[in-house]
Amino acid sequence: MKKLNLGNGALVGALLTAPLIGVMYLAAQVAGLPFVPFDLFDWLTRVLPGPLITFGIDLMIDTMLWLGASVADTAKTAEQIMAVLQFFVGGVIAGAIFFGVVTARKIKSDFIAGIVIAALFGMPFITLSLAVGQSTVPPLLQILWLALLFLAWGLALSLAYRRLTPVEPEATAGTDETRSVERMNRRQFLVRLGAASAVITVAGAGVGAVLARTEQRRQEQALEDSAAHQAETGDALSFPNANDPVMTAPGTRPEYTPIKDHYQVFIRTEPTEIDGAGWVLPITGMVDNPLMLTLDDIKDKYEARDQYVTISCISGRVGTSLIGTTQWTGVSLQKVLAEVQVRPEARYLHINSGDGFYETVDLDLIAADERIMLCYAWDGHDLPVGHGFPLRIWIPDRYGMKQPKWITGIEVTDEYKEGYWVERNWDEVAQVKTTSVIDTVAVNAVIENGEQKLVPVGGIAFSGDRGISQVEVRVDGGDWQEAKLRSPLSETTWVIWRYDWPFAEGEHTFEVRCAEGDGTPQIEETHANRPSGATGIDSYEESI
Ligand SMILES: Nc1nc2c(c(=O)[nH]1)N[C@H]1C(S)=C(S)[C@@H](COP(=O)(O)O)O[C@H]1N2
Ligand SMILES: [Mo]
Repeated sequence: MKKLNLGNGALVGALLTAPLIGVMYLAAQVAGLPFVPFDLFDWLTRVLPGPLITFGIDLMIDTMLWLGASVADTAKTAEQIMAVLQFFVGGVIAGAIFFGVVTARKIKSDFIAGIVIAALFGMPFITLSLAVGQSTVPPLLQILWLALLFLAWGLALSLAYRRLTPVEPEATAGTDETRSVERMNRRQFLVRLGAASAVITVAGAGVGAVLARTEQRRQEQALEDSAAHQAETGDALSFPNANDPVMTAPGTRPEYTPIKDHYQVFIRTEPTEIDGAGWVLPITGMVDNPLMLTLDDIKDKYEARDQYVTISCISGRVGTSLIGTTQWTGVSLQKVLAEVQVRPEARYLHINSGDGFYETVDLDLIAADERIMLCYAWDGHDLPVGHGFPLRIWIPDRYGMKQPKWITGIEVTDEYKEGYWVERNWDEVAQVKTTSVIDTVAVNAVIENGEQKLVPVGGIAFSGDRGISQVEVRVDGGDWQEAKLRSPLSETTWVIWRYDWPFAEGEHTFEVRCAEGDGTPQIEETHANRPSGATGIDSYEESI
């Protein structure tokens, strides 16, 4: 069997693709140039069949839960790592194929061969990045930059082939000595290539990571400043339930989520950045008065509404961290639609987003609920980039998947179209499933009540906009005991509950269930998240 050099090809592919990724990453951080691995990953997740994607996401989340990692914190990082690995493997395979084909076909590995492999490997990626990528650098510059990188990669590959493949035996008079010198040279070349590869990769990825971290810090600082602002004005402005005597059990999540801790979910590997100054919202289709609204138009023309809102993700398990509460500010969609004069035959809004996400909203739903709003601020400030700047919709009692962020266009139509996640087999309505969760069994905050010791147990219950009338806790399968409810920030936020449990030493299992405002009990049977949102009793083990 002829030796095809596949191993060498894969090795060189690896040694060249790693620095390629490093340099691309650096340029993405420095100049906003495309980072191809993320674009490839984003594109694949968009075009691959929904069931495969959801299977992949489930697998990833199960792995993270198994590893004990926070889903809200690590999901994106895991995706980004997968994206980089995927591209890296692509480069390794391309290297192996190049070596194999050149060897098998006895092609001369010269300049031309380098250009050809660069084009074959690079062109699809350049096309892809231009088509689906988020870089705001002028396309011509993107093309030039990527072409240059892939060209360097291809030429290095062809050069490496020449250095690593022994010349035809007849050409080297073939003494043992010359052969061993050649082997030495080859080894030396590989060592040098490896060293250069490591230096460039580490420098590129390292400096890139520092820049990315700096930018992240800047954004977090901005959020922290706003959080500080919130805390300062918080007392004066005072939450509507500030005087409620039911205090949160120590260890319960904050009732009002600091924005920097609010979960984020988006379909791409990175949040979508929209330039607010250049942004306009077209509202078109079956209307008599189409509008192009700037952000200032939306803020100035219509009456602002503030609403404390809890939003959660349908893909969370019971007890998920993919849920958060803050104050949303925006304008009633009814008011905006009144101005565009929707024609009577229209039935839906198609909402499109800057990241390629889309959803359909029924006009009857909007007509029935003036709270549905186009929202431009969270916690009194412009929406953070990751949460949909400059505009997102809020629909009470629906999971996040029905509520587009980064809105770029609204079309009024009489045609139904499935939304992004509906197309991928998630529930069409996605009404919030009522659930209750134990956050804490506060063994370090025992209350001494004369002879009796009480352990505060606490958490949240959430029912969309249907209220919570009762929360009950039981320990070790005993009788259900009624917990105290703290009045919520609004009728559309979670409810904080608390139960002071009479202390008993040992290992215990705590369980919680709740009922909606009208007494409807939560679903106690365990159902997985898909397709309609997870249900079941949350339980919590603690030894005391
Ligand atoms: N444009 C856009 N909007 C989107 C999404 C998205 O990927 N793109 N994800 C949705 C999902 S699944 C959820 S749970 C919420 C999350 O909102 P948050 O990131 O502000 O918490 O945004 C929704 N809106
Ligand atoms: Mo979601």
